[in-house]
Amino acid sequence: MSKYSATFLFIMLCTQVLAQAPNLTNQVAANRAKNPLLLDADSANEIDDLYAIAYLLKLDEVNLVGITSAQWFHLYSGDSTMWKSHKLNEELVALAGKTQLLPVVPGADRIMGDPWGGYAPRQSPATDFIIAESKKLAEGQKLDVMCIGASTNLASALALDSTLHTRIRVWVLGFQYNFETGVWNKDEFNIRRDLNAANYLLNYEGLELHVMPISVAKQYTWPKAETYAHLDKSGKEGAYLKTKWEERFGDFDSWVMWDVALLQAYLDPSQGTQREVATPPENVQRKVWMYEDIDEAAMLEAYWEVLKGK
Ligand SMILES: [Ca+2]
Repeated sequence: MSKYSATFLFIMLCTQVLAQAPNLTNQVAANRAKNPLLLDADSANEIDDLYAIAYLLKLDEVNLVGITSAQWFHLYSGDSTMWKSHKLNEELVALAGKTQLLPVVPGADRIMGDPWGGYAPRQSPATDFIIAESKKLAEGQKLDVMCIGASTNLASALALDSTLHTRIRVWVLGFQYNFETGVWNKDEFNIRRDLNAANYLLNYEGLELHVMPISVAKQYTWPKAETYAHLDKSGKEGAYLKTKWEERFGDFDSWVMWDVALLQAYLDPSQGTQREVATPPENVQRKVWMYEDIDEAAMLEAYWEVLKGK
């Protein structure tokens, strides 16, 4: 084969891969190919983590390096919240047939620091994994780390390795934010689960931080009847996710898919707009990225196209 026909064949193959990927513009595909992604999830706390992970595991074009499990300890949670999340993360990876391909790594079962503050890292297999993966990058790459629960594992990894922030970009689901007044509100579930970790990220100069506040993510509310109709056509993943909704929130006619909103806004930047904002006055003063809007209709269409697609 000549050099030119080999080049032509390569271009044809690339074109075909892109053509097969649903709702995937060339720019989005390029973004995904550029940086590997690591997801940190508190999956047993709610159902939206499960919907996010099931979606992500369908997207073979995303370079997902692993899933780490997060704690969500509170008054009613019982013990071993991280292990409860870990079990579900393993279930989803097994359901996707990727147990041998994708590491699922346990994190810390308690917050970083002390109950009254402080930033002593909570070392775990997850912190070691985050640091190790960040050292495998190719030239020009960064590891994108997304926390869809408390950010204990990531903040602890940053506290353990003073150079980690130069090799990662961070996305978190948490906080509330008022764009008119510029006022933050830390009275939010994930932030409450580890306020030390949240403050550590806000205070970390030089760390690229993107925040999906729940005040924006709540736009992504799914009606139950329509969701169940789609899940019935979504194979074994659909059956699994429907069971989880029914078990946990069967009495609710709708549910907000907080974590799915962040994941989809990250995967397709055309579905989420961000603005740089100043950190809260009690934190180190610096700029971070805040999502101010999402295209929930486009997200929902993309979600079902992917989940039902294969
Ligand atoms: Ca979550």
